[in-house]
Order: sequence, then structure tokens, then C-alpha cells
Amino acid sequence: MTRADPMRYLDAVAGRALDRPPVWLMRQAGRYLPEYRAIRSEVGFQDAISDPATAAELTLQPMRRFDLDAAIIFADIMTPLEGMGVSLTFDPGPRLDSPLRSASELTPFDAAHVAPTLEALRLVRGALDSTKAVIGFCGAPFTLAAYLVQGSGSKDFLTARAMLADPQSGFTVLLDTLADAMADYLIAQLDAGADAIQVFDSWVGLVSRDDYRRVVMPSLHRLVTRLEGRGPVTYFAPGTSHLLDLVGSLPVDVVGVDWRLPIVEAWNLVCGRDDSHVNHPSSRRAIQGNLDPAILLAGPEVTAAHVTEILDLVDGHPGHIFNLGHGLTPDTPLDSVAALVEAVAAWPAHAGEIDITETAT
Ligand code: 1CP
Repeated sequence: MTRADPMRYLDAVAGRALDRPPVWLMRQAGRYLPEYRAIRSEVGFQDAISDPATAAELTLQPMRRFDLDAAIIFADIMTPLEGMGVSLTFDPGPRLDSPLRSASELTPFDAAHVAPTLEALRLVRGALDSTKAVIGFCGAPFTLAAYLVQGSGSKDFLTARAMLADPQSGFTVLLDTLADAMADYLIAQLDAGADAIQVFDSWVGLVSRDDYRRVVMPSLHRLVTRLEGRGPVTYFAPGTSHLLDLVGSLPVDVVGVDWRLPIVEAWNLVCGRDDSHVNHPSSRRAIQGNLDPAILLAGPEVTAAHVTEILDLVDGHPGHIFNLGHGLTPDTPLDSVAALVEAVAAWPAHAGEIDITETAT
């Protein structure tokens, strides 16, 4: 594909030098936006996802308000499972009519069931100019399985962890079934116009290193190897400071990290270096993150200062995608989001002494 203007997001994924990193925000569409709440006061969450025009509109709302470099398609990690025999509602998180007991209760993935999301992707790709990336996504096998067997959100997902510990539980088969279905789903999203993919493993931080290596990683390999050569993949797994070196061995292009470690330390762990105090991250893998979404609740000035702190740490090193360490919360002030995006755009103007001429070419 030839492009008149470079796509900042894909350039960062490829490790190209840039004057500033691309910025987008997990949950950039959602309840903190008055225009989102206006639509949701008239349309249910699942109905909004099932209507391509509405899903596209909700995807584009934050792009109009802020100068973001990527849009993420409006859907939920549970959306493709609704076509696989899983009956659920949202209040606001997913709630199954009855928890899943075994992979055999799932019907095969069928792209026809996610046709509205694929059509919304086509609409969004057509509406945005070529400098903006469109991100498709799915839930990772463990995180999806955790919701399926628990039946709803949970802070500890004990049912999934009990099954994980029991070789007779069929959990591995469930993970593999989900990996195969999500690979099909992601390929369909790339074919519909997504420029890149993010895999959300929101709850895998609950898992021990041993279980992650033994049970979870094979299913992730199974999923991401199907995408090789089709489009860049980000793996986002918050709460995994104890797993980052293992995460770094996955064949993905970008690793999304939370705020618990300084970004350079997390980056070095992902890249298999133990000299984590060294101020220059290895460039073997792009990194996405890592502002604590709670900081935005402290207001625009505090937000801008923390954004600049992260950018100063990374110091213009190629391969950084600016994002939060987890999603925006519904009570986030709009001013803080604006300040975040502006602080990324302003860097490094504020830091006069930092010379980026080498990386800006
Ligand atoms: O309007 C409403 O009340 C619905 C709130 C909401 C929204 C806006 C839910 C229910 N999902 C979404 C959209 C969504 N979910 C997006 C696209 C929008 C965007 O990011 O801009 C994405 C990528 C997701 C992914 C998602 N859903 C994850 C992974 C990311 C994460 O936050 O860790 C998870 C864990 C879910 C489950 C889910 N769906 C909804 C909620 C509130 C939750 C989490 C809470 C729970 O477990 O109960």
C-alpha cells in the first residue's frame, strides 16, 4: 500500500523514528463522553454494536474530539461469543445467562454473526484519513474463558483458576477452541479494513508464572501465529509485571503494559534485558503505555506533567505508542483527556535541552 502521508501508529509499530509517539487511549469511546451517553440513552449497548452505523459513529466520536492517531472499533470482547451459542447481557459488564461448563457447549465461530462489526470497520476505515490507524481487537483465550466459566466479571475469577489447576477440567481445550475462533475473527477484521489488532488479556495477571507458561502461553501462540504476516498485533496484559519476560517471548509486534513499572523497566523486561535501570530501552519490540488512568482524575495539569514524565523516560526512543496502562474510566474529565493528547503533541518542545535531531529524521 502506498500512502501519501505516513500512518504514525504503524510507523511506531515498525520502530521508525518519529518526532513524537502516536497516541490513542483504551476505552477512548465510552461513558466519559457526553456524546456517547447521548446515544446510549436511546440505544442499548448490544444494539449499538449490532448496528454498523451506530458502532462506527461511537468509534469516531473520540477521533473528532481529540487528535488521536488510532481508532478502536466499538464492540466488546464478548461480542464474537454471542454468535457461538453464548447468551449474555451487559450491566455494565458482561453477565451470562448461565456459566459455561465445557468447550463442547460452544458452537463454531461464524463470521456472519459478527457482520455488523466487520461492516462498522469498513465504515470507519472509509471515514478516517490514511494517517489514522483503525484497530480491531479480541479478548485473549484466558480472559474470555475466565468470563465464560465465571459467568460475569469478578475480581479474582476463582472458577477459571480452579479449572486451570485441574488437568481433568477441560480448560486447555476451552482455551484452544477460543484461540482458533478468535484467530478467525481477527483475520476477518483485518480483511474488513483493520490496520492492526490488539489482543486484550485483562485478567491473566491473576495467573502464576508456571500456569502462564504451561497452560496460557500455548493458546496465545496458537492464536497469534495464525496472524503472522497479516497485520501487526499488540498483546495487552495488565497486572503482569511478574510475567513480562515470558510475555516478551510471544511472537507479537507490540506489548501493552500497565503503570505498575516505569515504562523503560517494563520495556527492558519484555526485551529480555536485566539491566532495567539503564535509561535506554531495547528497540527489539514496540511498547504501548503506560499512564495510570487514575491520574486523569487529578485534573489536566497533573495529567500533563505525568505524560511528560513518561515521554522524558522514553526520550524519543523509536517503538513507543503512548496509551494508558488500562482503560479510561467513566468519570474521567474531558479536560484531562485533552491535556493528555496535547502534552504528547507538545513533546519535546517543552524539553528544550533534549536533542532529538537524530531520531526525528
Ligand atoms: O455503555 C455502557 O454501559 C457499556 C460500557 C462498555 C463499553 C463502552 C462495555 C461493557 N464495553 C465497552 C466497549 C469496549 N470494551 C471496547 C471498545 C471501546 C473502546 O475501547 O474505545 C473494548 C476494546 C472493550 C474491551 C473489553 N470489554 C475488555 C478489555 C479491556 C479492559 O478494559 O480490560 C473487557 C475486560 C471487557 C468486559 C467489559 N465489557 C463492559 C465492561 C464494563 C467490561 C469490564 C467490566 C467487567 O468485567 O464487569
